[in-house]
Amino acid sequence: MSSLYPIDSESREAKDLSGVWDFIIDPDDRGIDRGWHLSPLKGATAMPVPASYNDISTDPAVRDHVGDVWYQREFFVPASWGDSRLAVRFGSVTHHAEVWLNGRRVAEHRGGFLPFEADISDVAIIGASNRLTVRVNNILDWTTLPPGELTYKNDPANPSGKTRRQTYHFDFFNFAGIHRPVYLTRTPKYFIRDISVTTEINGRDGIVRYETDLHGNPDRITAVLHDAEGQVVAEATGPSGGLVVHGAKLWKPGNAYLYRLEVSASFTGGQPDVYRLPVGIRTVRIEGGKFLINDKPFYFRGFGKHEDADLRGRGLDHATNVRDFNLMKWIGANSFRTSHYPYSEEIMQMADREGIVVIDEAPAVGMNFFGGDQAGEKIFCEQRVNDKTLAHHLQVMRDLIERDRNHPSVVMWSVANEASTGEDAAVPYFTAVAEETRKCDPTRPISIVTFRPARSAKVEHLFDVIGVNRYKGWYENPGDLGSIQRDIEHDLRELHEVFGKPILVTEFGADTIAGFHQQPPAMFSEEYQSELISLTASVFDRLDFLIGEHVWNFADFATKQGPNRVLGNRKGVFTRQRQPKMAAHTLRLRWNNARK
Ligand code: GCB
Repeated sequence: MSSLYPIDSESREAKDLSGVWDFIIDPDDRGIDRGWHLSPLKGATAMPVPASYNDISTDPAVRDHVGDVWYQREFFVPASWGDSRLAVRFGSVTHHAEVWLNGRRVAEHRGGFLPFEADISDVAIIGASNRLTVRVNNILDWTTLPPGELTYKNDPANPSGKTRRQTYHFDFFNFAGIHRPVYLTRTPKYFIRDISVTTEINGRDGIVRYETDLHGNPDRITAVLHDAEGQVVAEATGPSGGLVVHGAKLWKPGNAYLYRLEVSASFTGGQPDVYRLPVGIRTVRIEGGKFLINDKPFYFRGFGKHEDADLRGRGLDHATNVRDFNLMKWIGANSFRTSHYPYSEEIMQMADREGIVVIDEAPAVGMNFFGGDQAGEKIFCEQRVNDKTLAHHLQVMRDLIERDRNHPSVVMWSVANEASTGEDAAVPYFTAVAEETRKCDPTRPISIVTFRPARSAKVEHLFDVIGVNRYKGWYENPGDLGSIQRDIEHDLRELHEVFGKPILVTEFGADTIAGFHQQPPAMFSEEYQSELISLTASVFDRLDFLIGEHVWNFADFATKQGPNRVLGNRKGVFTRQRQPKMAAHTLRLRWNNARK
């Protein structure tokens, strides 16, 4: 697998296979028995790629389907693409995928938020049409991230007498499908498989260290760093090395500067390969209880987000994404968390370019029963989150870091959101996750997002920054704005006393239906959200150990149906259509006059 994003260069081509594909639901997961991977799908309907399939159709059977669906399309491989390495690369398929080309199985992948590729060099027919078939499965169980549970409901209308039901312990809708671009790529036979970059600052100089991973026997490797105007600022040779940039321009929050690293490799018996990669020079560390970017204290202002929009669900949508960055800048936000799963590579590239800081989160959410029917039962045990889950979690951390380590915008890894960290068995689990994360990336701090009170949180001390989700005046003391300041101050001070680590408020907020007004403020009105945010944030200003505030959520988003959700979670400061609620103006005033 190459974690390098597909690009065009003098030696490479990437053909975007986005478009309208053939699609069919597999009601009883028998597509393979029926040979659907071997021939054109019969009775298929149209489905856009990338997009979630759930909200495209008008049929509830598509929206609520549990199990397999199939996608298919034909593509042409140009005759000039012989004697190359060919691959099909998926940005993400949610949650599990199996891929066939011309009836031959070429890839399988578990996990819905990270890329994978199929090497099709030996299977593709050059100069002809090829048929690509993808089986996509959306089932979550205790071995997947996020985890979920499959249950069966008696259903006389179903020939088997039962219907499958997917339950999960998080609120966002379990969107599924081919969510990110699919590229057909051509590289030389021997090629640059991977490049990793770290940066340091030494006085006025920047140091860019690079390491390459090559497929083939290289004759010569060169690394050339260009500034934003295209001028060469440093050069090196060899598979790894350091480039010194005199008088370096740093990548700063709100003021991003990107260099371009050009790596060229020539190979014995093969064509040369060239890859270009944006590079931001910056450092990140924690010292004296502060989060330092380029040795300056950084205070996180921003949001927990979702990849979520009308119709396309979690499918990549450039218009929504660019609008989101514009809104973040307008409101004075400097950062966001990829709650609750890794976001698209295209979003990470935007963050690099726009100077928005990112906390990069693993899809470990819903490892908790909260107060539901199973309250009191253990999550970390043989039948639930077990060794298999852990092995997958470790793999996801490795893959996430491999994908995102070169992004200057990424300053911290978040390993999980609101896990049941009061359980003894959570300790060895998260010890292993923390160790693996540090091993894969010793350059960035790590964090976990907790909802537990300090005294019953058993794993949080393993992390450098503790993210806390607090819903004072909402889930706690609902409707009581008067209790917020006292409650949040007491709670945050206790967390700091117990752990002695920097605290980041990763969630606080209130559901608000845009257009509902009420004075005195009442829950769900715009006044209530605005007041709740102001009151909570007024406390933050007097807490030195607090390194940031992220409001939940940037925008309203789709959830599973339930009595607590009015067509989704309405805690957005913006509507799902990305227009401001009253609280957006409140936050804009606060953040544009920020004291910290
Ligand atoms: C949380 C979760 C988030 C939910 C939010 C809420 O603590 O981390 O995923 O959407 O609460 O609004 O209930």
